[in-house]
Amino acid sequence: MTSNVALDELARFLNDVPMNSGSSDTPGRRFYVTTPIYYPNAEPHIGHCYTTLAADTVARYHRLKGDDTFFLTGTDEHGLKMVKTAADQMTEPGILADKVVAEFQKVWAELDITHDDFIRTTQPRHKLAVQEIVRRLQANGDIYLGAYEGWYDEGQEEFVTETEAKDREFKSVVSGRPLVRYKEPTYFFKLGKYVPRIQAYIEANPEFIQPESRRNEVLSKLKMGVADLSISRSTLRWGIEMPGDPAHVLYVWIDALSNYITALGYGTADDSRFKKYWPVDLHLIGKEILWFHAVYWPAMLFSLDLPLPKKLYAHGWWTSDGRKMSKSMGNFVGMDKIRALGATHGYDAVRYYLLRAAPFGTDLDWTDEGFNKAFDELVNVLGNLLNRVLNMVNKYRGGVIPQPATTREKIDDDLETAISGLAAKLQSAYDRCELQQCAMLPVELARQANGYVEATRPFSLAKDPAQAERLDTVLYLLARASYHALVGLLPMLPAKAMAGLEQLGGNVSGRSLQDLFANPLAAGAKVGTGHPLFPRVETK
Ligand code: ME8
Repeated sequence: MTSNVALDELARFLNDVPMNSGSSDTPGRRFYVTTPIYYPNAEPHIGHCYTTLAADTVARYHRLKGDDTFFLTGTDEHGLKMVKTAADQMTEPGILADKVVAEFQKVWAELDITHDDFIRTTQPRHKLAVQEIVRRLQANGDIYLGAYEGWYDEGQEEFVTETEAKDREFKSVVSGRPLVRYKEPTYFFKLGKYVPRIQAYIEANPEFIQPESRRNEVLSKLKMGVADLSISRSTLRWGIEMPGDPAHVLYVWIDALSNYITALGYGTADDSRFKKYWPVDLHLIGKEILWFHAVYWPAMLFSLDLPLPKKLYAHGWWTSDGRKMSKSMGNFVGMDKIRALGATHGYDAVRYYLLRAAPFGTDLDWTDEGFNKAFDELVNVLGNLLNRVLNMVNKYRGGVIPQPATTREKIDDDLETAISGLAAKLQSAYDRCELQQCAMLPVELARQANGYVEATRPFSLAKDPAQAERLDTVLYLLARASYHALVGLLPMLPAKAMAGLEQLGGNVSGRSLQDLFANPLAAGAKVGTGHPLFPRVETK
């Protein structure tokens, strides 16, 4: 029986792993996921939406599994980039930040992002904790005063070595703008001291940096040698004051990386959230900021004697003509477009396209054709299956899911195997951050179920009273397949999957993913009436 297969699956997966072992397939564990904190120097765009929707999907998946989940996002408000943009707009960096932060928060509300906290680096809770962090680095003897002379990429807020500067023809790899020469007194952090330990850690923990190709890039760069890091600026005022030397403010990346622990109360009287959630399970970032997260951040954590993040995932870029779409390049898909598509197709369709368009680690280009194709897939595969199931169960069985017959055909077993295998496949895809797979796996199940409709021809079976039992089995399995596909899509398409499950008559609210998969719609359950889950949109 189908339910036995699903229950066996569940029992196996619960028995294999002792409770609270911390393994990712144990329900009830803790899970902490972050996005980068974004610069509020210009409005959010597709790139920010991409990372944040990805983190939201992962967070929803873990919450649904019953994990005690904490999802952090926020804004990185100090540094030169903010000062320069504010000056261009004849305003102050703090005023600019307030305005743009409000826009980020509005967008996250529109996209129904379920973050648990939004940290701003200008908040006192952050500033005080960062100063405490730097005091601890100082106390460990890891900070000394010196002078920096070298190149700086102002758009990326990044120091660039002489060799890199030459290789990059003295231009930013991201914006193409000229690098700037800096010469000033600065405090250094003894990064070099930690490099062998970081290298050994990355080598010993293949899961730490994903995808694999990015991990190899970091390792090769580490092997070329790494100098100590300049962590203060005496020519800038907009930042967190260096403890013990008010003439300096902290380098923006030291300030920014700390957000992942200051938001949890690290270094303050109430660090209970820190104790509960650190080390973080997943830092989701774009590939251009991997070095900071893979090298500077671990070095700081080693110095603070704290455990390292469990995983850094550096995803690809949305590009345009091969270049990163960015606010400063003005080549991005902005919120106007995303909002327009949200209004016509629903934000779940945008979410689906973004995460389904390419494997998570690779670069990708926005195309309207690609968006329409992804939407058509939702209409023709998922929406169509649900509609067919509801129509047929209503028409042929008075809206009640029939009891399947005891005799089975091979095609039934194949569909059954796909249904009962979905939970484990999804779990593995979520654990490996293969978000494209997380979008596609449930839809592939729906595709297989549509093929099953074509092969079993329930509309013909309905005409022959001798086939009544066969029709029962077919309708039962189809209801189960559409239910499982929709449950599997709850983290990815939260609104549409829920609406579909409501049409199917499933009681979903408050139930964990394990429970939903293990105790699906049963024979005898009453389905609702169908109306298109993804109404077709007239395109000009
Ligand atoms: O780097 N494609 O902030 P930021 C994909 N404040 N993702 C993109 C993207 C694109 N074209 N453009 C932006 C910073 N992103 C620092 C981070 S963290 C401690 C400090 C996403 O506003 C992606 O996640 O420039 C990228 O890493 C991030 O936005 C950069 O945002």
